[in-house]
Amino acid sequence: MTPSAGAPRLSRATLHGTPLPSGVRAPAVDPADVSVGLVHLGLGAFHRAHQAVFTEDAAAATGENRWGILGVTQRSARVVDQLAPQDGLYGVLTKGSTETSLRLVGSLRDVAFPGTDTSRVLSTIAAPTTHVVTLTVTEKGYRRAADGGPDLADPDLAADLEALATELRGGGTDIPARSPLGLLLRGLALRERQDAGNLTVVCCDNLADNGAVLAALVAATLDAVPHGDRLRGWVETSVRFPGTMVDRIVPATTDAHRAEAQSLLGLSDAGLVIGEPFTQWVIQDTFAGPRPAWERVGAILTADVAPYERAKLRVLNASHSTLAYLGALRGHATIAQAVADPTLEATVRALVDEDVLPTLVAPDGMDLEQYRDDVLTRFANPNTGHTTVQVAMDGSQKLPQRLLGTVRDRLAGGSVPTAAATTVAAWIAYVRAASQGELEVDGRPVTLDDPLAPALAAAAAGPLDSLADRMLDVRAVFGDDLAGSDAFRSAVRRAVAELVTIRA
Ligand code: CS2
Repeated sequence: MTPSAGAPRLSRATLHGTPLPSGVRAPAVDPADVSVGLVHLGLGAFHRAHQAVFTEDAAAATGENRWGILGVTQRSARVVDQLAPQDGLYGVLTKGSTETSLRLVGSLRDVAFPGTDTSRVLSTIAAPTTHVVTLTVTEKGYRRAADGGPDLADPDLAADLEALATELRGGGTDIPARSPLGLLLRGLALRERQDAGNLTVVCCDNLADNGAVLAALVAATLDAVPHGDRLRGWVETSVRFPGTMVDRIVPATTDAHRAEAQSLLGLSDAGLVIGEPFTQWVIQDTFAGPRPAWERVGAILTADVAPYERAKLRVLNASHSTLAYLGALRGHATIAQAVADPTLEATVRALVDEDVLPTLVAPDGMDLEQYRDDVLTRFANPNTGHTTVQVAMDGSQKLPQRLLGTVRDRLAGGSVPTAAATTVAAWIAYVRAASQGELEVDGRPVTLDDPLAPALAAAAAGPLDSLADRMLDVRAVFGDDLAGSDAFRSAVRRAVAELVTIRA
């Protein structure tokens, strides 16, 4: 949105010129006082409501001024246009079930768009003062092929690898990067060439085993680059990829949120993000060099992040997707409305209790049944306005990460995951309805928002009695193993048939 004409725009100047209304928390650091030590790829709302807040709090707790962030957008310059005129300042509007609060964040020292600023991003990744690169580029941003390796046929990644090959032959760094992985690899290449020292790359996306997955993806991609072996060797010795579990519900910001924040602050804020009160960050404690003292401000640094990450993906994210698909099919606009529907709440509890919990090992000190209940309470928060359609997007990328691991573990243990099959069926029914123009939520038609939309729509079209089979044959989602499992196929067929009853 364009900031409203009535109120001045948030910036260092307007902020310093006016006393802050009580109840609004001032930035803990002034962006002008910090230098960049961290580059973030994927400057969406989630980063601004999560890692940027932890990083600001850590800087404030330690007094260190070397952890300013260079935030790099992915697909467009829109976020740069929102934040650059505000000197990187923005608000986080926290919406609890009963209270709302606003804080301003000052940890974004600089913002960049690869379309015009690639050289600057690469040289910042390669600067000796930069020690950490974090990423939130969503599941699809990694451009992985069905086998989990790099999708070398992806035109953006292919263009980036050509640019990288040019750079490795001594060419310039000014070709605009088109994919996050390409940007990262080219930044690593420049860092190696400039001998700028070790680096830690922290994947903050909802991928199972995200650190190891990104490390393997980087290595496999370099295998495909002519003369990439030297860089690959350097990455192996000098770069660490800790795994992480990130958690905060951050719905899309609406004009109503901006208006609410403006009435609290008295300034307009085009970079505003909103979030629930809960926030959590668990990080594997393997860094190649210095990092912000995130553990001083609530992050958990641990040797083994996997139990946390698995519990979060399989309990929270899988339940979220279940509520999103079934909720949208039943006409619920928000996750809060969906979880208040007793049929859907029971469906989610069955998923967690019957199929998910038997596959999990509780992280230290965590009671998984309590965790399930806490997650459902968070979903029930009526004030975030998180929509079912937002969570439903990109199902082909999300389900393998948050649900199909559960399915595989249950099958390997000799059980048929019937509850998880219901979630798969819900996705299938959603894909069919959305791709055939048969879905309306809140009076608005819903279309299928997914990078595999054409293939999914083709599989979803056709007779209902073979719908489950056609969808399970989409190997990019289910792999050969699940497509070939008779037990799973029968369970999904049954669940698709039963869904007609759930929808009614
Ligand atoms: C959600 C997540 O949109 C989605 O797929 O399940 O973004 C979820 O809100 C976060 O992972 C919560 O930490």
